[in-house]
Amino acid sequence: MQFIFLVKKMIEQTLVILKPDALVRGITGKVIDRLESKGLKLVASKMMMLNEEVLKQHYSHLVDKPFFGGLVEYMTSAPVIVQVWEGKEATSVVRLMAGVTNPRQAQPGTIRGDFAIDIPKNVIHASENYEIAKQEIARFFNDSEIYSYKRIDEDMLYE
Ligand code: IDP
Ligand code: MG
Repeated sequence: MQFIFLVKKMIEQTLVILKPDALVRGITGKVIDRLESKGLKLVASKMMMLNEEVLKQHYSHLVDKPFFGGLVEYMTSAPVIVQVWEGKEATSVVRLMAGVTNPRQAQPGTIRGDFAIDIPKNVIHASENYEIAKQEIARFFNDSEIYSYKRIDEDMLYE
């Protein structure tokens, strides 16, 4: 029983934003395919236009940076798709799959490493850690917008 509890505890939810370049370039499906193939479960998804107000919260650590204006311009240039992905240690798994911030330094095989070349246009946002993920999910979703279901391959994916 205790073991099952520990495994369940490692099942996390994390926030992903498919950024405007992903939509404008028509590569949202490729990104979603990678996350699904990894075994992560999509439990919430919606399309929206971001605005400066929400970006000042979401990127509060960057508000004073000289590039913040350009970041807002980019992030409001087209709609985004905001999603919650669930899985074992999902936050660190999705961060690894996204790759580092600067896509030229991101490893091949990562989303940014394979699909992007210049900041800020790096295709995907992924929550930095578990605590931040919880805050970011609450910023964009009500509890009723986050779904619970079983993937058909769940028993095979997990030990
Ligand atoms: P992260 O997205 O890898 O977590 P952060 O430092 O949190 O990186 O920055 C958020 C986003 O702001 C980046 O993904 C990128 O789009 C943009 N950004 C970060 N640093 C720069 C920069 O030096 N110039 C332009 N845009 C940047
Ligand atoms: Mg960040």
